[in-house]
Amino acid sequence: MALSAEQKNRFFQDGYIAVKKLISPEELASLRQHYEDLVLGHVPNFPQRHVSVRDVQGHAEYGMVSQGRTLDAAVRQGPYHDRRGTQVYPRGEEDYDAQRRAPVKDPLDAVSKVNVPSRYDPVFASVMRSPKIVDIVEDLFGSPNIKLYFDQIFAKPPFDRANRYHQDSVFWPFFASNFQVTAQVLLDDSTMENGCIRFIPGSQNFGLVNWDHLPYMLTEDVLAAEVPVPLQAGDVTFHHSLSLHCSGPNMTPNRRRGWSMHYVSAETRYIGTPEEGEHLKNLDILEGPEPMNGWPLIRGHAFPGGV
Ligand SMILES: O=C(O)CCC(=O)C(=O)O
Repeated sequence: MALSAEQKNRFFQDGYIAVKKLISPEELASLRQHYEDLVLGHVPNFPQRHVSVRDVQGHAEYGMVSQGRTLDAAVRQGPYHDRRGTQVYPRGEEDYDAQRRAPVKDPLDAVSKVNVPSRYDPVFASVMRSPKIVDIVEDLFGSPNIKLYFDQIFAKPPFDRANRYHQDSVFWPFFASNFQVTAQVLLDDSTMENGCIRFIPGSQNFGLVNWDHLPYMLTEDVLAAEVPVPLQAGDVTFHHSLSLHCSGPNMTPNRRRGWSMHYVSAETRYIGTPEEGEHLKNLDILEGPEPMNGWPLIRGHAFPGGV
């Protein structure tokens, strides 16, 4: 067991745990160097379409199924959150509109997200496959058969906007199971000021909540239970794919990079529609030709009809 019984209980009680100093200073330095290489185009064959940059309005694209940002006026949802349409955001980004729109001096500060680094870079691949992370994922799944759905770096550039409340599973309707595990490695210290991740403890037990119902789930009482999780570079959070989480705006002139790896149990049935299948084939996350039995195996073995 990589986790103590207490850590495992806490994950299933709260929907997340933080494991401190899991990544060594040497690995961290190497990941940061390789991040720059990927983003600055120094890694052969890494398609630059996997690097999202902010546009001049400071809008960032989040997630492979980006919902964009609506133009709806913000409505207060409790003292610390705003609702736009049916999306709920931590408050505060509007105070930094001017800084966000200012031209960036360092091109790295324009980067909002980097997709699939572990597919193209050996250092990211080796950490993604390292026993220190995968053993914990195995403990949480209770199964040694593990695949990677995909990985992405939330770069949170200076004065970046907040990341809305969501459950990872909402983006993944083509998996029959709603239990996947995201491990997020902090490449920088994360604080309240630069937009650390925030969770609603126990929300993995609320069930799957689609976007239209989200503001009715995230009532003021529920939002009052929000727990911000500030961490240091090299710490890693593990969260349940039904856990409701968000991250605040970056109110500082520095980046806050978090590398999220989304692991899925190989036993998970793949149930995508033909349209979803076509979409997934274009994302550069499959190893095989089809999504069914198409994701890279990290440990153990695959199953017929599985992911
Ligand atoms: O780092 C962030 O801003 C959000 C991370 C996230 O939503 C995730 O890893 O699922």
